[in-house]
Amino acid sequence: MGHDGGVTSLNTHSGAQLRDELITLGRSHGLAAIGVCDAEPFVETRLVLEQRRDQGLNADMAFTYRNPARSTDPSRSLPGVKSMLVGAFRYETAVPDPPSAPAARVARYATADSYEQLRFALQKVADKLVAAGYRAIVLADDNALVDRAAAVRAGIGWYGKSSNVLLPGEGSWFLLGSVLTDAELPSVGTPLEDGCGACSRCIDGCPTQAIIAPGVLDARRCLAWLLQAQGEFPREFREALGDRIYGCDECQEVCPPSRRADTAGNIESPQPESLPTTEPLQATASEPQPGPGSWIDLHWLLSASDEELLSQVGRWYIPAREPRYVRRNALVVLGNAQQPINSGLQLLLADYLDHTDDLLVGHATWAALRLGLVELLDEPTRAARPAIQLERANCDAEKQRIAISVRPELGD
Ligand code: B12
Ligand code: SF4
Ligand code: SF4
Repeated sequence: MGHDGGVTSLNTHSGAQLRDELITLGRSHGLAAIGVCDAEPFVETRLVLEQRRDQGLNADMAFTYRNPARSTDPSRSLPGVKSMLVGAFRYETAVPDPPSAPAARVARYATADSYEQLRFALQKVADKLVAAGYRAIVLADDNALVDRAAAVRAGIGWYGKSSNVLLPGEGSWFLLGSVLTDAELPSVGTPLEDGCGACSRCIDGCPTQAIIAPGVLDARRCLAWLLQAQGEFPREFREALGDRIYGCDECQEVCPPSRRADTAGNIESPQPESLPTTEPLQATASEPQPGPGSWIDLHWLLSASDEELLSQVGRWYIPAREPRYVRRNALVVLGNAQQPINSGLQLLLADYLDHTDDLLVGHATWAALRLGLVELLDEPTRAARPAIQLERANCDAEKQRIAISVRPELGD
C-alpha cells in the first residue's frame, strides 16, 4: 500500500473508507468539523492577496501576503499533494466577569493555547496517513497556507462579511488548519451557500470601521492587527481599543450565528485525550497549557519583568518579540480605564513617564492626558522632556482634527 515514485494508490483501503476513518479520528481528538477537498492552487485567493497587498490593505503584514504564490499552492509545501483534510477546532468562548481591579481583555482564541490543541488533533490524522504509507504534513496558522480558503473549499463553513469563516449553526469561534497528503481521498462537502444574508452587523459593529466592504478587511484599521504591529499605536484608534490587550472579538460578538452558538453552548467539542510530550512548548504537560485567561491584571502587566511577561504571553505574536509592545498596549488600556485609577497605577504611570524608552513615554503621556492627570506631566523635569512635549502636541493636533471633522458645515 502507499505511494511509489510519487504515484499514490489506495489499494488496501478504499479512499472513502480511509477518509472516513481519518474524519472519525480527527473528531475523536477534538475537531468539531473536518472537510476533505482537493489540493489545487487557490487561484482566486492568490489574486485577492496580491490585490489587497497592492492596495495597502495588508498594512505591511507578511504572513500569507509574503509570498501569495506559495501560500495559495499546497504543492509548494508538499510536492505531489492530492488531498487536504481541513479541521476546525472550537476554542473556549466563556468569558468570566472582569475582576474588580483594572484588567486587560484577551481575545477568546488566545486565552489558552488552542492552536496547540488544533495541531495535536491534526497531527493524529497525519500520523495515521503516514502509518498507512502516505506522506502527510500539518499546516495550521502557517504562512504557507490560506486556512480560511481551505476551510471554505472543504465545505466546513462560509466566508462571513467579517471575513471570518462561520460554521453552519455554530458561528465563527473556530481555529482552522489542514493536513496535506499525497493520498487521493474523495472530497466530502462542497462550498456552502452564503449564510449571512442581509445581515451586516459586523460591518456596523466594528469599532474602527475596519471592514470596508463585505469580506474585505483594511488591516490598517483592525485592532487585532494594530495590537501586533510595531511602532506607535495609532492615536486615532487608541480610544476604540478599549480594554483589549490581545486580539479583538467584536465582529464575532455582534454576529448573530456566533452569539447564538456562544450563549446556547450548543457545541461540545470533545477534548483531546492527551497532548504531545515532545513539542517544545508542551515539554511535560499532558493538558493544554492554560494560557493567560480572559483578563490580565493591569498593574501586573505594567510592572512585570520581561521574563515574567513572556512566561505568560510569550505565545502571542509580539512584534520583534519585544515586551515593550505589550507594555505599549497596556498603557493604552490604562488610558481607557475607569477613572479615577488607584494610587498604585498612578505611581506606575509616573514611572513610565520617566522611562528610558520614548515609545512608552509617549503612550504614558497619552494615558495621563486621557485620565486627566495633567499634573503628572507638568512636573518640571517631565515638562521639559521632548517625548512628552511631542505627544502633548500630537494629542492637541488630534483633538483639533476631530473637532474639525465633527463641526457642522459653516456657511461663508
Ligand atoms: C493575516 C491574518 C490576520 C490579520 C488579517 C485578517 C484578514 N481578514 O485579512 C489580522 C491580524 C487582522 C487577523 C485578525 C484575526 N484573525 Co487572523 N489570520 C491571519 C492569517 C495569518 C492569514 C489570513 C489571510 O491570508 N488574509 C488575507 C485575506 C485576503 O484573506 P481572507 O481574509 O480570508 O479574505 C477572503 C475573503 O475576503 C474572501 N472574499 C473575497 N471577496 C469576498 C466578498 C464577500 C462578500 C465575502 C463574504 C468574502 C469575500 O476571499 C478572500 C480570500 O480567500 C490566518 C492564518 C492563515 N495562515 O491563513 C489567520 C486567521 C484567518 N485568523 C484567525 C482568527 C481567529 C482571527 C481573529 C478572530 C483573532 C482575534 N480574535 O483577534 C481576527 C479576526 C479579524 C477578521 N475580521 O478577520 C483564524 C480564522 C478563523 C475563522 N473562523 O475564520 C485564522 C484562519 C487562523 C487559524 N489558523 O485559525 N488575522
Ligand atoms: S477584529 Fe475588531 S477591529 Fe478587526 S475587523 Fe473585527 S471588530 Fe473590527
Ligand atoms: S455579523 Fe452578520 S454579516 Fe457579519 S459575519 Fe455574522 S452573520 Fe455574517
